[in-house]
Amino acid sequence: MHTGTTLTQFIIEEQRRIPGATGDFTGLLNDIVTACKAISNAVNKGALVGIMGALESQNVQGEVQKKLDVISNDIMIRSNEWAGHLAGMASEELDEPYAIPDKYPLGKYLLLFDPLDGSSNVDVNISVGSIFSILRAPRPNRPAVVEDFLQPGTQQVCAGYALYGSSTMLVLTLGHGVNGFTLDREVGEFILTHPNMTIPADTKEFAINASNRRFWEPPVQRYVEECLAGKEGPRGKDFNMRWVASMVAEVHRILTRGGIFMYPRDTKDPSKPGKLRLMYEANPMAMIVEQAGGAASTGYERILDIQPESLHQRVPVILGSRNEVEVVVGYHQN
Ligand code: AHM
Ligand code: MG
Repeated sequence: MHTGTTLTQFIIEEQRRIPGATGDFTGLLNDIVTACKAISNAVNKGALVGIMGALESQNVQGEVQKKLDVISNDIMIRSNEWAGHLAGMASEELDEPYAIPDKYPLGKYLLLFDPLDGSSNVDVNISVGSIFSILRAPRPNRPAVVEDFLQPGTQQVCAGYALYGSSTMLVLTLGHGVNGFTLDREVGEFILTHPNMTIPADTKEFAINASNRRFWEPPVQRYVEECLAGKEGPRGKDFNMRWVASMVAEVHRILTRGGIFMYPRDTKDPSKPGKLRLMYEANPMAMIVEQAGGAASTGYERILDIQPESLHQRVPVILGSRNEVEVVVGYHQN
């Protein structure tokens, strides 16, 4: 039996610290958490309930949608549309923002999410996750339009992810530190297991999809070459390498033992200045990483300072242990 702090208790205690809080935000977070529990169940059942494999449809970015992508997107929307906390939602899986149906009240927050990140890993039973970001609606209680969502990451009031791995975890920041909770399936609650997560400033572990090497820009080429050169190279130490191809798992590893993660700008497809999406991948992860003492940059600028231009905008991402990110950023400045 658990004896620790539940996520519900944690959120309510956080709310008590904010004078004049209405409970709106607490309600919203609770609905997101419920959605993550439901997605965790769906991911966990896997092939038993016939939800593996690809659907016929493609999403707005031309990628084949997995059945679980669609199911997870649906779960997020159904859990969050009814309660009156939101003016609108935006999802990786939807071209346009999701309009809250007329039958429900509108609220003062905006929710952005990637319902199932790393979903190419689902069929091979490797960790996937959900990522979310909460912004204040510039026009509360009015149906949100695209422009309402285009706020820099510094404006996020909360960011988090759920990791569906060997255990299901929820990691959250409300702008003062990062806390991690583990799902106790028997109790049905997330329990605070990783209070005040911090990223060590130094690391000897890097993560990058090296099959893209020939498309990288010189600063990233140089950084990775120097890591590979190990003790005998200019860095004077041996590095280890990991690549899960699941950003949530990657960021979680970095929050646990440090490291640097890179999906840098490359020349593979000139129309895409990176693979990851700013609004519901890079921004929430950058907020979490910074709140844990790490750094997050495109190589050229701090991710959280980017003024978004479109909902599905892609950006280069370099994040993790502060000193290591600074090395890569320094190479970009040269
Ligand atoms: P997705 O949102 O379509 O799942 O793509 C994002 C994922 C990240 O989780 C991961 O870091 C990256 O794509 C892996 O890309 P690649 O397959 O090029 O290694
Ligand atoms: Mg994604």
